[in-house]
Order: sequence, then C-alpha cells, then structure tokens
Amino acid sequence: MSTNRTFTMIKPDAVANGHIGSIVNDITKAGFKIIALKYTKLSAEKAGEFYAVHKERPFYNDLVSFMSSGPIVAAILEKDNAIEEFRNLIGATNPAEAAEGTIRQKYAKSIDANAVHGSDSDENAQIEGDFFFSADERF
Ligand code: DGI
Repeated sequence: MSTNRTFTMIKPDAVANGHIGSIVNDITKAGFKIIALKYTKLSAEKAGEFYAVHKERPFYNDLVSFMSSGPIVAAILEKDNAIEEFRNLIGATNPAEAAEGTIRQKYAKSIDANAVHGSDSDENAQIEGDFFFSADERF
C-alpha cells in the first residue's frame, strides 16, 4: 500500500461555484502530483456507498443528497506524507474553523458544503481511489 498518496474530491458546491481551476492550482502549487483525475457525478447510491461509514450520523441523508447533487472532480494525489499534508492544505471540516489560506477557508461556505474531500488514512486513500479509478486510469 502506498503511504505517499491521498484521494480527493472537489465537491458539487466548489464545482458549481467555478472553483475547479483555482483548487487544482492550489493543489499542484502545494507540490502534489496528479496521478489520476476525473470529472464525474455520483448517483445517490454511489454517494451513500462512499460515505457508508457515516450511515448512522444525523447528517448522512443530507450528505448523500448533497454529494449526488451535481458533478464533482475526483483525483488521486501523490506527495511525501500525503494524507497529513493534504488535510493541512484543505483545513478543518467546518470552514468557519479552517485556517487562513486553506482551501476550505477560501472556497467553502458551510460544514456540509465544504468544497473538498481528503482521505483520513492510507487505508482509506487506497479504498477511495479504487472506488473511482481502474488501474489503467492512473499515471
Ligand atoms: O474528513 P472530513 O471531510 O473533514 O470530515 P468527515 O469525514 O468527518 O465527514 C465527511 C463529511 O460529512 C464532511 O466533509 C462534511 C460532512 N459532515 C461532517 N460532520 C458534519 C457534516 N455535515 C454536517 N451537516 N454536520 C456535521 O457535523
């Protein structure tokens, strides 16, 4: 398993608000290499599967409906210490608490529409990357 990779999504709010280019620019300027990249849309079923770990949480239904509400950009990224470095780059889950200059502080408006996803462990980065990309879609 790679320890230098993470998985991200640019979520429907950030796509709808025209932030794909700025966010990809922030990511590459921070030193992440793009291994895989896809513009796609999750069905409610797929969004539910992706966030199955949150099934019992009160915000699960809203999360699934938001994540399937419009197109997203999915990507696998590579950098030393990728999980921690990327979570530092995107900032806290709640953009109101995200540090100055982080992606969520700059582009997100609320805790549920928080612009980007970042994997929280090497294991989940592998699972989440596999969820979106086949072997011949990674370079
Ligand atoms: O890894 P994160 O995306 O930072 O956070 P997470 O894995 O704990 O939660 C996944 C997503 O679920 C998060 O990006 C937004 C949503 N979420 C998490 N906690 C809350 C929430 N949505 C609402 N409305 N309220 C919450 O407390």
